Amino acid sequence: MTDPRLDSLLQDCPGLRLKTDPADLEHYGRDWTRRWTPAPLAIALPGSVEEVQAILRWASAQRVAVVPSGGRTGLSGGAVAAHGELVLSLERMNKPLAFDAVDRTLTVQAGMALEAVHNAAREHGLIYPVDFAARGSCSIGGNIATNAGGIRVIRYGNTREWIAGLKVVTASGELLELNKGLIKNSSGYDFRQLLIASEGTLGVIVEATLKLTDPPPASNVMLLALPSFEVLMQVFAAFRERMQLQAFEFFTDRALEHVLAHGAQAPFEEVHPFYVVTEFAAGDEAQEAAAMAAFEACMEQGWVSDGVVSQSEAQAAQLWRLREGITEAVARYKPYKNDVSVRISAMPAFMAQTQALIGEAYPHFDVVWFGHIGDGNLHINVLKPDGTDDAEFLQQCEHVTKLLAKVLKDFDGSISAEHGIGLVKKGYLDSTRGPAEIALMKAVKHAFDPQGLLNPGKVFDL
Ligand code: 2HG
Ligand code: ZN
Repeated sequence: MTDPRLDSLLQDCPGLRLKTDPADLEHYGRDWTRRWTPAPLAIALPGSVEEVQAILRWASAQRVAVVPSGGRTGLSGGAVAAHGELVLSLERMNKPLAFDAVDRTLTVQAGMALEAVHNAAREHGLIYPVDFAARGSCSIGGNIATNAGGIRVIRYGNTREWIAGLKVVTASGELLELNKGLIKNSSGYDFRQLLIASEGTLGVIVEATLKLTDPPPASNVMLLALPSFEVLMQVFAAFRERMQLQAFEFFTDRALEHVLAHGAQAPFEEVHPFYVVTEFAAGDEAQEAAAMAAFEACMEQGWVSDGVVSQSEAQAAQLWRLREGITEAVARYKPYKNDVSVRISAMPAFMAQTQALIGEAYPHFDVVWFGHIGDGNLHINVLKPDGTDDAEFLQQCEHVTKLLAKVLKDFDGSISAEHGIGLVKKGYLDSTRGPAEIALMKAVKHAFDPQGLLNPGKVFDL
């Protein structure tokens, strides 16, 4: 242990597990953005709420910055530690704590992986319905800290809807018990909701009480091929008015090319410009008939050129892989990511405008479009062209984001739909939030963390 501050940390928190190997600093100091060079002071791996409190009391007394850390699958740099911060990893606090059948809640430690939460809920015959591709690696604490969305928001809403209570340790080491699992609680400010999407800047989430619900009947997955993006919203309307959708996702031919190159199986013989994956309840004749009616209506109108419905769970997984595999398939091109949202009704005009804008400014860019179209949420990944240098590419992408931010402002959209602001988008926060709102956000930050030690530099600079 070289840094004397760590000796004092161990004095205040005897038995605390610490990692300081260069490989660990590298591993825990970065997230999936891969843009910043990790340089944390050390990694603290507490095993209890009391240890988290002791760490934060120490950090506050010693004025050491702390980066709360979950699965580090974030795409906005929210978990990056590049300036000598102490990384506070919740990785060892990964257990379910309590299930209540009457309340239909599951209380878990914040370091539990989303997939483990799913499995724990299933053991009780219920589901925790928030879901997305990083389920195996992301942590529930990180999901809450970013108000993660994913593929079933259209049916179940964002993480925010599923949090009945939170335990949070503040910058000074106080333990807050927020909402305590209540359904009705009209007793003033709801700090639970404030902590959700705060990206580790207001407190460290250590435990969460999650709402659970009944599992849906078995699902069918349908993949549709579309001739153009202009018909996307018509197809959406045709399906939504006939049935309850569990997902409605889209991707382009470029996205599919990358996923196929990464080992997935081609769904159709021909190539189509746009694709939709939709999911609905199966085993219910009325739902299946409604899906067929929607499909036929779309074919008749020429809005859909081909389609396939899963006949087994394995085929459903195969179809989902075409959509869920995109992030991994494009990762080797070091994509610059945009995660934006507008109201669903504004989606066609917004997409047309942004496509034209990017195409005009950077016609040589390989842009992969996909996302949760049923939630008005687009993922725009710009892939780094071969031979372009990293700095030049970044500069061009920042320019693209500036153009996007301007359009978003006109459309009253958001620069971050579900990934958070972190480091990547903090320069564009004012495209989504007004000056009075940002001033209040800073005042709230000051009230919770007067020394500015919790995840400094994320979301905004003080
Ligand atoms: C998804 O919807 C994730 O697959 C990742 O939000 C999006 O890689 C991305 O840009
Ligand atoms: Zn997404």
